[in-house]
Amino acid sequence: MLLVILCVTVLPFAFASINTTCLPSKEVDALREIGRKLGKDWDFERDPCRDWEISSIGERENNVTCIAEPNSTICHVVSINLQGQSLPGILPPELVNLPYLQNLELNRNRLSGTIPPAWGFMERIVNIALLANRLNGSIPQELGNIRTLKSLSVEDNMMYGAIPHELGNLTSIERL
Ligand SMILES: *[C@@H]1O[C@H](CO)[C@@H](O)[C@H](O)[C@H]1NC(C)=O
Ligand SMILES: *[C@@H]1O[C@H](CO)[C@@H](O)[C@H](O)[C@H]1NC(C)=O
Ligand SMILES: *[C@@H]1O[C@H](CO)[C@@H](O)[C@H](O)[C@H]1NC(C)=O
Ligand SMILES: *[C@@H]1O[C@H](CO)[C@@H](O)[C@H](O)[C@H]1NC(C)=O
Ligand SMILES: CC(=O)N[C@H]1CO[C@H](CO)[C@@H](O)[C@@H]1O
Repeated sequence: MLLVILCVTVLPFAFASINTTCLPSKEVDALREIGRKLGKDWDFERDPCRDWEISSIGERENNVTCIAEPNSTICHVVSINLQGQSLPGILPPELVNLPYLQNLELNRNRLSGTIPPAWGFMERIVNIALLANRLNGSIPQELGNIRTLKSLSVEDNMMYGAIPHELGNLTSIERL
């Protein structure tokens, strides 16, 4: 009996913040995995769209932005900017599970490893900024699939190899 009362009274509060977010739970799960891979200690007790800190201090920026669907209570992550935070992790393939993401800025961190080929399946990404990290490997040819991509910056890393011809398929590209 006591257990039932506890469940009924305590649990709704325990889950309250995450249950009031406008994000689909798939995007919340994606953010958890993305935070884990990047080494970013996002607080999932708070609503990613309303309660995460947004700040810009010198070169350090911290900004996750969501946009609501028209006439709906559902929203989506459209921008992640974590510049200049010395994040120690790797680039998460799970960004593909944020299908509305348009802007990704991870300049000036300590991210290592390679660009995940899975990023070629990002559906709406426009800007990818990875300047000044510790990335290696080469640019995956799969990025040539992203029709919406306008800007890709990878300068000041430890990357090598030729730029794949497939990037010639990027009809929207303005800056590489
Ligand atoms: C956060 O990012 C959004 C989308 O890029 C932008 O419109 C907004 O101005 C940014 N806010 C701050 C404080 O940088
Ligand atoms: C949203 O709702 C308003 C008012 O009910 C309506 O005029 C508008 O056409 C709707 N927009 C969409 C995209 O459904
Ligand atoms: C990239 O760097 C990691 C360590 O950060 C290393 O384990 C890996 O072998 C390197 N890969 C390439 C292709 O150089
Ligand atoms: C992409 O580029 C490659 C190499 O330039 C070409 O062979 C291929 O047909 C292109 N694919 C599309 C979908 O445009
Ligand atoms: C979107 C989301 O995280 N919903 C959670 C709401 O709370 C219940 C438990 O009360 C969870 O099972 C859901 O996953």
